[in-house]
Amino acid sequence: MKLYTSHRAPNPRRVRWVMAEKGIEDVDLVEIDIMVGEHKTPDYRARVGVPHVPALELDDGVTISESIAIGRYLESLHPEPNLFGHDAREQALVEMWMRRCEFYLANPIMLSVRHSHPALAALEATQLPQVAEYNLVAAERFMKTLDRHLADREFMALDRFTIADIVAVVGLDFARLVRYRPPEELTNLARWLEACRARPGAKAGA
Ligand SMILES: N[C@@H](CCC(=O)N[C@@H](CS)C(=O)NCC(=O)O)C(=O)O
Repeated sequence: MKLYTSHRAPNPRRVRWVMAEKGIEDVDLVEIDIMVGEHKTPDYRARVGVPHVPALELDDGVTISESIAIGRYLESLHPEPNLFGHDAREQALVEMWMRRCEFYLANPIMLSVRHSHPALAALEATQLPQVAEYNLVAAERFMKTLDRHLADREFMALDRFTIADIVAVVGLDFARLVRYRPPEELTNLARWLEACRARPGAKAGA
């Protein structure tokens, strides 16, 4: 299998982190430079269907994009350590927190960074400062919810590390590109973030 990935881009980092947690090493990494448009070539589009990284090309030529779909596929091949939930109850809780972290934290941060960092202007038709500002406020509102949620919990969804933690940490780390740090008073969020960043897998693709 081949993983089309891009150094420091957040969505490929999710998959790299899943691979690291599971000790998956039998996937070839193909670096795609999105800043020069390597994900927009006719060849890449023909393989993947969309101008996005990450994408996982299987040995039969089928390509899976979407970081979460790739993560689930890898989990089906390498079930342990489990990151998406063992049974229906766990899976529902992981899905709930993963989607919350994606919709209300990672996506707004991504939009905010893409609409404010000068180097990322190449990825947007027009950078709009209002989009950056609005989304950072929205993300920060959800950080406060997460801080309360994490007051008596070690991890986001279950009593162990899951894909929900990966989505949230990778989202927050992307904000470091614009030197953003979560408000200092969110001490539960800070403790959880530090613990997740200390995991060896955090370095993969970062
Ligand atoms: N929902 C997709 C998002 C993929 C995505 O937007 N990837 C970014 C890199 S993090 C990308 O390919 N950007 C290229 C562009 O915007 O032109 C996923 O989870 O994989």
